Amino acid sequence: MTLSLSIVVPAYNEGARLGKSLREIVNYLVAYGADTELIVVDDGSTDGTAAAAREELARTTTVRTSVISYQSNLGKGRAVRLGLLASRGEIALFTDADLSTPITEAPKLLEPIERGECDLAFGSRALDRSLIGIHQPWRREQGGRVFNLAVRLATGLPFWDTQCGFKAFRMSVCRPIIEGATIDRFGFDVELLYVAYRAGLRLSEIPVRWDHAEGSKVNVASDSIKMLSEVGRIRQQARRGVYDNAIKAARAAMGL
Ligand SMILES: Nc1nc2c(ncn2[C@@H]2O[C@H](COP(=O)(O)OP(=O)(O)O)[C@@H](O)[C@H]2O)c(=O)[nH]1
Ligand SMILES: [Mg+2]
Repeated sequence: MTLSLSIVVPAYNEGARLGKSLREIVNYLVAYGADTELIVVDDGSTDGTAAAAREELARTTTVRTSVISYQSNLGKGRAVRLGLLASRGEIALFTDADLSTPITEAPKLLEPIERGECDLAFGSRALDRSLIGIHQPWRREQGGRVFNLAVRLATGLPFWDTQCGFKAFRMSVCRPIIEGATIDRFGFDVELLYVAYRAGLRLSEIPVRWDHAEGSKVNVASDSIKMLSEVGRIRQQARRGVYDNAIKAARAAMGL
């Protein structure tokens, strides 16, 4: 069965802040109207995240919901991909569990896809910085700028913020790319955008609101180094042809 929209929430030790976010997303989906689903992916949490999600989601009968949960922490990239691949929506959107980009921003990504103007629409904090209410800590924000510059230089992608946890996919053409992706930690966004771009999908970077939420689990020093090495791996894998089948399948799905 195909639905119109799936929302995926990756969650790692989010027990404390997840309930409120899920309520907001359910409210959004109820108002959205058409057939929708909400999928939470508990990425090996040790704080009862899955139980908190199930308890909150049991309150709704109008929206289809599911919780994917496993024992070990596989990384945000893996968690997001598992959720997206389980999605039945024609469009699937993933959002960070803290809703730093409010879910009410979703139409900015969904409408261009629904209108048939693009295949992958992703939120950006770099295009209109006046939309940022609460900034990330200074070191993190500057680190983000440096990382995005490195991504542009290393991959040639013409984007300014690849890392915002708010992205939407036209699944008919994006599914092969998600299936062919390999990066499990925070470099996964770059890989998805890179392979989609190489396949000739229509990508759109869209300014969205963002309020940094306390309780980030990203470590500026160690995670930045891992992310840069992941970007290096994307380049190597592209050269070795690792993405060729995914690109071919996505082009076939586009009718090219
Ligand atoms: N840090 C971290 N986040 C994960 C992981 N797996 C899934 N996530 C989710 O990824 C999202 C981003 O996390 P967050 O710490 O808020 O990142 P930040 O806002 O960019 O500092 C949240 O929804 C997390 O629950 C993981 O292994 N590590
Ligand atoms: Mg956050």
